[in-house]
Amino acid sequence: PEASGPGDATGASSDAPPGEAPEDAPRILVVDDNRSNLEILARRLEREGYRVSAVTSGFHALARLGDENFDLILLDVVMPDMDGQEVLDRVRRKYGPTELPVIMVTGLYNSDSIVQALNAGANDYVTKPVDFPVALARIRTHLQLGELARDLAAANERLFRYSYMDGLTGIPNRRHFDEHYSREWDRASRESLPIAVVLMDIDYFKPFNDHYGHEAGDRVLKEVGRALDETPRRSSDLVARYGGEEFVAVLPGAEQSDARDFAERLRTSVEALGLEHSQSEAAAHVTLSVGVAGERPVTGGDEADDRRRQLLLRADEALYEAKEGGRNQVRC
Ligand code: GH3
Ligand code: MG
Ligand code: MG
Ligand code: MG
Repeated sequence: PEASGPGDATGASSDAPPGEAPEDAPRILVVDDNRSNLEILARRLEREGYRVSAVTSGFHALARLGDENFDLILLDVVMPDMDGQEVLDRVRRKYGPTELPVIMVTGLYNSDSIVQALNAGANDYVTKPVDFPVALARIRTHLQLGELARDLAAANERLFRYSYMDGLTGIPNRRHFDEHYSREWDRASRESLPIAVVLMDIDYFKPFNDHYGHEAGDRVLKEVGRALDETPRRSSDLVARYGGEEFVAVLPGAEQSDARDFAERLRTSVEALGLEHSQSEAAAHVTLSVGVAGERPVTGGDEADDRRRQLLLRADEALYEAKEGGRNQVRC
């Protein structure tokens, strides 16, 4: 008999205890109706450092999958009651092939069941009697692929987040605004709700850059962006950098008067930063001019594109009036 190790603790139980593998070791679910096959395989895998759960039926396998997370399944094809093929079908309804790889354990000469399993979403197969080094090599390959897929998904998610974020200020960018505005416009027209937009532009920013330097200008943009972003608003409202020293907000469901109040709070937030600006003719510190426009959309689809743009143009006209009127103010 072999020296006792963590794997020897499986005994006659159909569920092998987790053994001594570290918390972060890959978790493998082994399914085989033949108890001695199962235990030999489970024990050897545990010795390789995996966290192994061993079950003797498809039903137990599905129950385990409902309770715990696994990184890979080693699945016997021929089992009474529920065969490996059916377990595989059910697994694939819930998990993609890189999310949870499945290696089928098939009869050596049963090419039909191999083809069927691979077509049904098995990642790979090993034949009985199991050649352990081969099984191990395949397990490692699929665990690595799974890890790669997870890394890719995480990187993808990060890139996706960045693609909607302004690189300088960290607040939503123009793309984020465009998509949000378009979506909220359509919703407002479906639900007969008003919508408003707010355009903001930093006053005398060119003279600021000329006097204090471009880097100081960048710091101002960051602080202004943060002040605007931190101004309390409803969750459906979005504040974004529109480009250059211009910012924009969209307020779904807001009447023009609500939007005006919000715009006034945005203007005040920036004024309250008290960022020195000796070159401004409007104040001794950095200020914003703000234009507001609102309407009740009645169009979706193609026509909506035009109407959406027109609302922004109206906000831009109001912004122009705020500039003409002496800056550091809100106009509707
Ligand atoms: P007004 O009060 O009429 O808005 O005057 P203004 O000087 O702010 O207007 P103008 O459009 O002439 O100037 C905008 C300036 O914003 C010019 C440009 O150098 C500066 N700017 C745009 N984007 C950035 C940026 O990312 N960083 C810095 N530092 N400056 C920027
Ligand atoms: Mg079997
Ligand atoms: Mg400008
Ligand atoms: Mg400006």
